[in-house]
Parts: sequence; structure tokens; C-alpha cells
Amino acid sequence: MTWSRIRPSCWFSLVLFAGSCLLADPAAAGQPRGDINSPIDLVVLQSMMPAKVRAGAKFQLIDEIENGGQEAAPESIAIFYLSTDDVLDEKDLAIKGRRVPPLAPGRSHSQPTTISIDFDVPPGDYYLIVAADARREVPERIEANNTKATKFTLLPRK
Ligand SMILES: [Ca+2]
Ligand SMILES: [Ca+2]
Repeated sequence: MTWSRIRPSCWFSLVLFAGSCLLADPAAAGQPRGDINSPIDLVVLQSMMPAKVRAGAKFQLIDEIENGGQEAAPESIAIFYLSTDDVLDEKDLAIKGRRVPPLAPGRSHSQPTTISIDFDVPPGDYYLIVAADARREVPERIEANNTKATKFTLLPRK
């Protein structure tokens, strides 16, 4: 697919964090490995969005991210990726992101984000993957539980 040529996190960085595009692509960093000594563990509890989305039209994604650890988690960045399957990898396209505030142990943060898929992707079935701490700035006990994928159908533009 043509859109696989875009570096997801780089594109995202350019849009929201101009000048910070040199960070490693988190989705390309391979299988995440947790730090067993870390008292922090971010988890995507929920991700909700319409089952059908029209290309170019705005819709809302509501996600909820929890700190399941025993100590406070610092602010982090969640990124929403468009994927052809339910596993996050380097081919996936960063659509948008949001800041997740510092979270005390056991606390979660939920927020609606307005999204539109304006890219030149063909209609069909896709997944929208929410990735907590997508830039891997927060050391966590478990890094492999940071994504949640929701299947949806992308309808052609009107
Ligand atoms: Ca985690
Ligand atoms: Ca992390």
C-alpha cells in the first residue's frame, strides 16, 4: 500500500510536535519488553468508535487509559493508528494522538478525540489501534498491554 511509506510517528511528530521528529519510531522498535522493577503500568482499558466511518468525515474516538501500577505515572502520549490488522507494527499509520495526564495508581483518564481519516486509503475493513505511551517514554512493568484495536469499516467519500 502506498501509505505504508509514511513514517507514522515521524508524521505525527511533525504535525503536533514540530521539530521533534528524530525520536525513534515506537511501532518499529520490535516486541516491547517491560521492566519488572517498574511500579508503573499503563493499560488501555477501553476504545470506542463508530463501527462505520466515512473517509474524510469527522468522528469521535473515546479511549480510557489506566495506570495499573503502584506508583504515579508521568504524563504520556497516546497515539491512534490505522492498521489493516489488530497488531501494531511499522506499517501502521499514525492518525492522531492525545496527551494523557499524570495518573495516580489505579486511576484512569478517558477523553473523546475528534478524528477524520483524510488519507488516500481504499475503503474496506480496518482497525484503529490505541497505543498508550506510544513513544515509550514511560518505563512500565508490562509494555505488551499498551494497545487496544477496534475493527471498523471505512466507507468511501461522499
Ligand atoms: Ca503497560
Ligand atoms: Ca512504556
